[in-house]
Amino acid sequence: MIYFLSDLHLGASYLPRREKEARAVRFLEQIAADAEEIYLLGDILDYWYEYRTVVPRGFVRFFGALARLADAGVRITWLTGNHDIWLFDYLRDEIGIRVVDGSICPVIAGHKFYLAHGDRLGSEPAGFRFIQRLFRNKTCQRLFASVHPRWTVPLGFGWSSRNRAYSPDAAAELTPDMRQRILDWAETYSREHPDIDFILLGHHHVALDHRLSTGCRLLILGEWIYHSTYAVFDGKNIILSEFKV
Ligand SMILES: [Mn+2]
Repeated sequence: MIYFLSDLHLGASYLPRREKEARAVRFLEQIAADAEEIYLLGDILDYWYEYRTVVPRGFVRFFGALARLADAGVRITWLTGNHDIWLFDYLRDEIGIRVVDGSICPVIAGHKFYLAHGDRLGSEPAGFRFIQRLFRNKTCQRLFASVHPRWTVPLGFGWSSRNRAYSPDAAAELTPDMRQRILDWAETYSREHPDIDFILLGHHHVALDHRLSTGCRLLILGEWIYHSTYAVFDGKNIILSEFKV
């Protein structure tokens, strides 16, 4: 089985930290029975910045669960999102995770996938795009990394959690306008790439399974803030599901 999930936002100050990490670990332990491959589609961590010799505190049990899977031979790919941009080589070297900045198109059991976090499809506001470019700029990264983490790590966590409040009853929703923009993008992409069978995205915090006019399916993976949704592919079919344990 191939598993896809995104937007856990682990470490977010508005989330019950231990509880959310424990749930992610239970999920990884459960899928260990049949997982061949796992794709993490970004924003798994709410904030992360690794230095050449130093990493932030936390996420020990989550990283441990990933490490156990990797050691058991499960291939893990982590596409960075707009919150966990600054994963560099630490998890690659320590755990064996393939970390990718951008989109990939793997062929799995004869089916071609387009996988991306979904924050860089072209329909984002100009301000957001500018900041994302700045965040990925090597010089800016070097400058940022030269400031003592005593200041930058709290700043990073604060920035990542801004304008969010956690309420267990709230449901994530896309505005009709946003939904239409994503569907339009997917229709165009699918027409231009007729070999793609499945488009999988994160980022939008809604679970969506939509068949495009080309026959290609668009799945948005949801989130682990209110629900705990993921997609699983058995080689023929892919379904969106919710982890409830
Ligand atoms: Mn995102």
